[in-house]
Amino acid sequence: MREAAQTQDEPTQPTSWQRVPPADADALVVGAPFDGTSGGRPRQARAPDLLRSALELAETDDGAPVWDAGDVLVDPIEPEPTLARLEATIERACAQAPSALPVVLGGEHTVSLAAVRALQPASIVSLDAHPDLWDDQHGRSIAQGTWLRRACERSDAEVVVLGARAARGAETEAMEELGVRTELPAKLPEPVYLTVDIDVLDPQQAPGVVWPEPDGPGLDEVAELVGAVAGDHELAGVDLVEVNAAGPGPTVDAAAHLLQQALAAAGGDAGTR
Ligand SMILES: [Mn+2]
Repeated sequence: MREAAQTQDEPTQPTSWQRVPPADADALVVGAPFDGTSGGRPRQARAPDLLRSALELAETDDGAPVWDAGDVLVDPIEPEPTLARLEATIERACAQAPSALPVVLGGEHTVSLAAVRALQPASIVSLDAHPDLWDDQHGRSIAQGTWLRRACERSDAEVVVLGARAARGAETEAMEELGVRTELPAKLPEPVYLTVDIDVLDPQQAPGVVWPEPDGPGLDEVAELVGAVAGDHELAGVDLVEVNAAGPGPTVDAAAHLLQQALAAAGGDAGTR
């Protein structure tokens, strides 16, 4: 498994996603095209299909066998009904493909809350420029910037946030209060849920985000982290969120690369149920 995590040192040969029936899948995909709490002019709802296209266009002979369970029906504004449906959809999909690794395609980061509710991991690793530990965001308890705090409140999971460089005020205090770690320990309680907010990357490599933060790590560095988490741990699930792009381009390509990295590192034995 460690070998798979190190393959990004070689020129990347993208692994395409081959659609297969649930019983044959190494991974199951659920799209969550929700951007209702993002404000501004969000476009994260387009991301699941952009990511599917990027992953399926990579033509290789030995693609990862993936069952695509489709997109969950979202409420365009309200997170609660969307999260409830997403949680139920993930549970149903896991029952249909019990040996497949659940992969959620966001959508804004709020969708990760539904995934951790459904999958109940022992650890959560969040790669994100932002800790997302606000108690309240524009009057909302459940939102893009609060989801991890809500997840912490409902679970004893070990939480690690990597790449965060935009913590402010109460968020910094919350990290200490909640015991959130900022470095990856050698071993985490398993299974681990890995969530990748594409804004963890430096904006030069992923410009299509809602809240760009300068001085972020590059794609190789983040791919290495993804490989370490996915290669060294039993995974409960993976998501890729916050791609805010009008169409194909560098941000979508970077996100697809990180998803490929996660699946390659997890290998065929990623499912834990
Ligand atoms: Mn973020």
